[in-house]
Amino acid sequence: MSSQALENLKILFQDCPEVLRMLDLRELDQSNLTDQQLREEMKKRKLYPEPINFYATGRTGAGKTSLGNSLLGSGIMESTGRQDCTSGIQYFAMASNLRYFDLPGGGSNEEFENINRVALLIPQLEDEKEVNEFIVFDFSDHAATGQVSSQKVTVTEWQSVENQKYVSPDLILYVLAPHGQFLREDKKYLRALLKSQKARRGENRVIFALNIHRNRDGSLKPTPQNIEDARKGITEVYQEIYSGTPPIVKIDSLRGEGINQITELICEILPPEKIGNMRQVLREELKQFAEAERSRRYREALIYIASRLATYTVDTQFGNQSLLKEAYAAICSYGIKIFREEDVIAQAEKELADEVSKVAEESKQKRQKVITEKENITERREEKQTKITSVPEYDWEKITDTETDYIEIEQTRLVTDSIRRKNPVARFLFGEYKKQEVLKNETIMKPIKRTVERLEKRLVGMREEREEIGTGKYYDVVVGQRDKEVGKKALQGGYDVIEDLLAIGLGIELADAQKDLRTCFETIVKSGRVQVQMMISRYKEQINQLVESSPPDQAEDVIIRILEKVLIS
Ligand SMILES: Nc1nc2c(ncn2[C@@H]2O[C@H](COP(=O)(O)OP(=O)(O)OP(=O)(O)O)[C@@H](O)[C@H]2O)c(=O)[nH]1
Ligand SMILES: [Mg+2]
Repeated sequence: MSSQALENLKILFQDCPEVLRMLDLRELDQSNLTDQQLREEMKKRKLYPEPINFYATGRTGAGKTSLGNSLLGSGIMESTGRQDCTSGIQYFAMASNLRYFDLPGGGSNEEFENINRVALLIPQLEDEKEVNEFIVFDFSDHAATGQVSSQKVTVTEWQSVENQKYVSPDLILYVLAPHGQFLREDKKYLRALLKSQKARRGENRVIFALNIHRNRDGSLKPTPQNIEDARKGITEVYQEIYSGTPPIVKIDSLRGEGINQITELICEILPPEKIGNMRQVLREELKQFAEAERSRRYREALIYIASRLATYTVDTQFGNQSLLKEAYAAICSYGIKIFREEDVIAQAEKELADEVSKVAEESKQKRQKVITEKENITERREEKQTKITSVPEYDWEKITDTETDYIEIEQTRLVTDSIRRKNPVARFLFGEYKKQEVLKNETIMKPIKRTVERLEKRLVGMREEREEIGTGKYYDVVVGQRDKEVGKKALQGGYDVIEDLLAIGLGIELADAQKDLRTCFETIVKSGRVQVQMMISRYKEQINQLVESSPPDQAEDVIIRILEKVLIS
């Protein structure tokens, strides 16, 4: 793994100059820049839409130049404490695209007040020496070059339509130090200012700053009454020209206090397209802002890369490399370069190649779809023959029959018996036996008829009985179907690739910079993953659905929006 991976990844985003810009490390590597360099960087990058011309006006000594120095973060603009200190227009452009115009004050030196009036297109003081030209000092490049450029400008030039396009005030800050009271001269000047502004544009564009000076011991210079009087005086004049209450804030221009409230008012008064990020820039310390901005841009780049990879199948090749491996390596390299010290970078990148490949391999496995085919389930069976046998079929029939029973009966009857004659003569004459009737008792069997029922088995027909007999021959028969895995198909990266890629990216961003990347990489990715899951796991279904059923560029756009919503607050 090397920075090459990051360069390679850019090829994937040739169609997105915005992403290429994000991947340009110079855009993000601001860690070693000084505040001034940061300002310069921001100016170059035009983070903020339109320049805002912000004029400071008010009585001499009120604190206009001091406020400008506070904003600049230096004491470069002269503020001596002498009355009528500022004699020309002092100008500088801030990182936020706010251009500060510090004017000479009013209420003392008439010539200076006239310069002030000329700058704001207020009629000059009558009966005083008319101003025809003045000097504009530009402090914008002072911090970087030590140079202050100056230019003599005539009133005609300054007030020309062409020049006014660039310098006409978007907002005017009327600074008043209440301890010096709101005097008649101040009223006169303020009235003239508001009138000329009202004539130029209907709505009010003047903000009032009560600059509360402090004594050396820290106590406040103005009394509460002074402050109250100043508010009252300003409000009276304001209401002669506008309705409603004037926007008044309390500031301490030396300490830079109250700048936030001024910012708030600027943001309320100006149209949003003029303001851009100014609210944020002015509110935060520039360094802090730069860091937040760095994280935002880093995440934005991760989001773009993750959203695009989600729509590519996980087996996509990039040259002869796996796209996933290459992209994960690029993210790793990107994160290290942004969040790690110079000396760790090269070593870590080399040694992390395997770890990163492992994560890419895991992503790949997660997004494989098993391809199946229907397969027959067969059974081996023996061929059978049918043997048919005829089998008699019987039924039981009820039969009624008569049966003869015999009973014994005793009876007496006359029977002729042959009796042997006892007398031999008789025997001779009449035969040996003589017939003689005798009564004889005898037992006879008398038949009696009775009806009986019985079941008789009768043949009712013939039935065919079949019997399967094995033939010894076998054949295969299909008895069902089952799914058989025939291969795997790589799916689009979807949610899993997003999660893995962001786990690496956020892991590196959020890890303690002291933690050794090489030994803790797994843990770092793991805790990155926990963070990522908390933020995006609820979109898993939606993301997978998108990559599977929408055209890639549409899916990518929607995913970008989803991720931006949760990752960049
Ligand atoms: N204690 C304190 N002193 C301040 C404050 N603002 C300005 N001063 C002092 O007041 C004096 C005049 O301040 P400047 O910022 O130069 O005033 P200015 O409005 O630019 O005055 P001109 O350029 O003459 O119109 C300086 O000595 C400052 O140090 C403040 O908020 N607190
Ligand atoms: Mg000044």
